[in-house]
Amino acid sequence: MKRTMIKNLSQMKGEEIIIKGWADTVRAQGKMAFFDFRDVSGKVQGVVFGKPEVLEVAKKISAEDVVEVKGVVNERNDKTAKEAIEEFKKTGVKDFFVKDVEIEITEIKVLAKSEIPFSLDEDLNLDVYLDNMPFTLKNPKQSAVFKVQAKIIQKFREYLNQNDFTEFMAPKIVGDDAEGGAGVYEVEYFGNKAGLATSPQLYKQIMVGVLERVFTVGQAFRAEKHSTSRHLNEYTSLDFEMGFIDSYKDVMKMHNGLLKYIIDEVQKEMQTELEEYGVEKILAPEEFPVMSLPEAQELLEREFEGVKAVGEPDLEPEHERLLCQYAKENLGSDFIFITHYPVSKRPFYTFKSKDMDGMTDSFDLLFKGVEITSGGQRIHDYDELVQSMKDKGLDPEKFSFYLQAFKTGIPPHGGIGLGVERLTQKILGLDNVKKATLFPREINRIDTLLNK
Ligand code: AMO
Repeated sequence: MKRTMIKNLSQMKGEEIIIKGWADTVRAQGKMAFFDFRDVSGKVQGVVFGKPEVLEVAKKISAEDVVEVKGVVNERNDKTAKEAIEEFKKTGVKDFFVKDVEIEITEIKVLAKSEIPFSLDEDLNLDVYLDNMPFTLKNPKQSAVFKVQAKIIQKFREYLNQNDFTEFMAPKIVGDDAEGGAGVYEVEYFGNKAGLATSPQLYKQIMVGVLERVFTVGQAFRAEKHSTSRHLNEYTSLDFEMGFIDSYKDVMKMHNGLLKYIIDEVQKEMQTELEEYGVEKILAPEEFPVMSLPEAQELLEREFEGVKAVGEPDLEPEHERLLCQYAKENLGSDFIFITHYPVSKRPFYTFKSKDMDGMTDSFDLLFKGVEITSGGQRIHDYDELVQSMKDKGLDPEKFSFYLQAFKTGIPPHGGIGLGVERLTQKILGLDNVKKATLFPREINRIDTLLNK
């Protein structure tokens, strides 16, 4: 007999089936044993009653054993089942726990035994959760985060493919730092010095000269000693870069369309997972609000008492939070673009603004209180780019490979880099980016704590 996925059991009332999954919870009482079984698609209750030989096996099963269960699908008529049906009628959202049927078990086989450190339902502090990730991730509420993340990446690819972009793989071992700043992990490379890529920046720009519109999904490494709820030392960067733009506004337009698509599709296809986290409708309008940095700073001082922001070269995390609050309450958007950051605060490749002296044609996108994207137009003129490197104290010789692209015909171009963990975190309303990261690398941890 073929395996049935748990989510499909409601349509199989009265039939004999086999499911495979984990014994999620186990309760044996006298002549009966109750289970919740879980597979990737859902949870369901199973009962052993009046079958001594099955009961004998059932009593030896413990939580998280991997099992194969044969049985008959019976309708459930208890209060929980009725409530679940009502809830479904009201919201149209399917519960992960299939409550309108249960399995009358006729046979159980243990495929793998398990020994668990604590119950999956326990409330855990972040360190215990991270220390035990191969186990704690099995909690469907935790794994839902990574289903949502996978959907974001799928939709990112889908939208860009539909818009004539080509995906490419950027190298992660690099000779120089893409952002031209600090924060590179050094790698010993056959007697030479190399580094781990802080971003695919240089390669995506090179590829604009080749394919015009490109995107890439991959790890980026930042050797920064941050310990905050928004920083990781390894994150997944979603990047695109496009040629023949008239200005940074074309990049913002593409990014706006892309994010609206991702948000709309995730809200449509991941209802069950979003419901787990009580996510309210995310406001992603056709046109996200846009403000220049000086405008945003003035607004902050005008709207929020005691805030000092005007004249600062950058926004503080608290400013980003307040600007998002303002955009949600007054502009009907959970997103807001902030443009025109000063030359001193942006990397060497950033296009200098023709209208605002000392500023760049660059932007950040803020979402629910945090910066999720940086982007902008890039310098495409060879001489100007070399000068910009020198102004930042960088040696153009070290970038000679990259600079070939600017000698061999590169159109005006721009793009963005988006941190997928921050986007996932903010969609689900998680309080720490590490909760939206599979196996986070942080200052004190590579899987387990360092220097125990
Ligand atoms: P930037 O350095 O601003 O820009 O990074 C872009 C986005 O990547 C994510 N991100 C991080 N997420 C978690 N932990 C970190 N330490 C971390 N650092 C960055 C954020 C951030 O907004 N090359 C440019 C992008 C471009 O202009 O195309 C860049 O990397 O979500």
